Amino acid sequence: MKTLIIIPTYNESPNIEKLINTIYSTLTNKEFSILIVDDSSADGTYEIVQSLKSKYDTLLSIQRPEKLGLAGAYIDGFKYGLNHNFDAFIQMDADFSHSPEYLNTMIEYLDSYDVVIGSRNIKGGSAPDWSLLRHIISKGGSIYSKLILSCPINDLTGGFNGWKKEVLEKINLDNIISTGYVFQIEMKYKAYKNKFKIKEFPIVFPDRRQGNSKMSKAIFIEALINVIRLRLNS
Ligand SMILES: Nc1nc2c(ncn2[C@@H]2O[C@H](COP(=O)(O)OP(=O)(O)OP(=O)(O)O)[C@@H](O)[C@H]2O)c(=O)[nH]1
Ligand SMILES: [Mg+2]
Repeated sequence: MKTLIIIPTYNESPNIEKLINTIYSTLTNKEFSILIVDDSSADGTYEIVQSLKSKYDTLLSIQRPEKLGLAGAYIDGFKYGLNHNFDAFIQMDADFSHSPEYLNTMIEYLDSYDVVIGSRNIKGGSAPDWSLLRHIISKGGSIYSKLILSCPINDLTGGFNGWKKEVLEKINLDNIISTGYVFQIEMKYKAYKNKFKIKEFPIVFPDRRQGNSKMSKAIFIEALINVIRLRLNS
């Protein structure tokens, strides 16, 4: 199964080279490519990726003209992969919160499932660096979304997920209404509604190793409202 690992980046120069090297040394399945979707980071992230291409011939990149948001970065990455005959897709962050150690397991699960979700909210999963407040916000957000959407997935907001191409084709990426963090919820909700086979497996999710967080109160409040929009639109 030809797999595309999509990594959106915005100012990830302290992480990106190490992450790419670690993925190439960790993955036992060699039928994969990495696609970096960079939004013209000012810190040289894209240039670092370009310099690594002589070392890895399956390292791919898209550069977008400005910071256009995570959801669009993933959609552009998925569309690129669908147009280039990839069979499966894994989305992950560049900041080591999503450990490359799990990639082999995810690719194996994609043999028998349509969607694979790295979950912090099931037995064995955790976010050990989080403050009590962040736990309350995250768990509250997950329970809220599960209830509003009547959807049994325990980690709806997480961004470390795998998708078979059939799921992306069925969901229709042009019909995704969410921007920002609700994008992750919408994708999973639509996969569930379309009765795809979903596997949640536990991940330990540490805080980003280096660089700056882009999470804000405004993003969180926007998310709460957009979950209701999603429910009303389905
Ligand atoms: N291409 C692109 N990538 C983005 C954008 N915003 C964030 N990213 C990347 O998306 C991934 C997730 O963003 P993070 O800032 O780590 O968000 P988070 O994990 O919710 O929050 P922290 O880990 O606390 O910073 C990282 O690889 C970012 O570099 C964007 O607008 N465009
Ligand atoms: Mg992060």
